[in-house]
Amino acid sequence: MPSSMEELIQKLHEIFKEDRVNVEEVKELMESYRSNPQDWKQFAIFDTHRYTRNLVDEGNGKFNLIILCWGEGHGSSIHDHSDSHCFMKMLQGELKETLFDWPKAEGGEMTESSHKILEENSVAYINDSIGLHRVENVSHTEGSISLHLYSPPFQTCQVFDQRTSHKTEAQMTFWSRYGERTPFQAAAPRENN
Ligand code: 2CO
Ligand code: FE2
Repeated sequence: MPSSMEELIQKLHEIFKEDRVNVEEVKELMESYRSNPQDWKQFAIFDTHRYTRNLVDEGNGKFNLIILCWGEGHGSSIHDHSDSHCFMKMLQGELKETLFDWPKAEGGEMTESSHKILEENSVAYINDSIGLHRVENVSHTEGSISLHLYSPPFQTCQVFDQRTSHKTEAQMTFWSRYGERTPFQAAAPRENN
């Protein structure tokens, strides 16, 4: 059982040396780490307007490990995960995850297939064959922090308009990298939130 996030990252590096990803193994490992703010507070940089994506580790090119900070009421668009695995571990607070089916045709409204509340230390998993999701911090009083592992890493995803099912490509950007705020980029393309 990893006793720190650093140890968790080390174990993830070992697991991802293999070419095949064992979803249950990764999920169990991430679940077994008990969130300790001392381990990750340097990466947890919030913005007042939207959720932030903070790069923690590039997993030798095999995965990206990212800390997402969700202010009160912040949420993502409905989106896919570009054919990657997505593991999401709650480090602090709670998030609501709503699942959607892939739209069959453009024009109609997208319907929820299910939703759940992700509690501290739990791990959720999604990929494109499971469906699409929206993630939200529905709390009015507390921020939420989650640790995401994407394998293989990806730079763009598709976002969907719930009313029309219309999809557009979105850039995945980092608010910080290795604890350092990312320099301002002019004319930043559309982001996933
Ligand atoms: N996939 C979204 C992102 O990386 C967060 S929702 O959880 O997967 O911005
Ligand atoms: Fe997601």
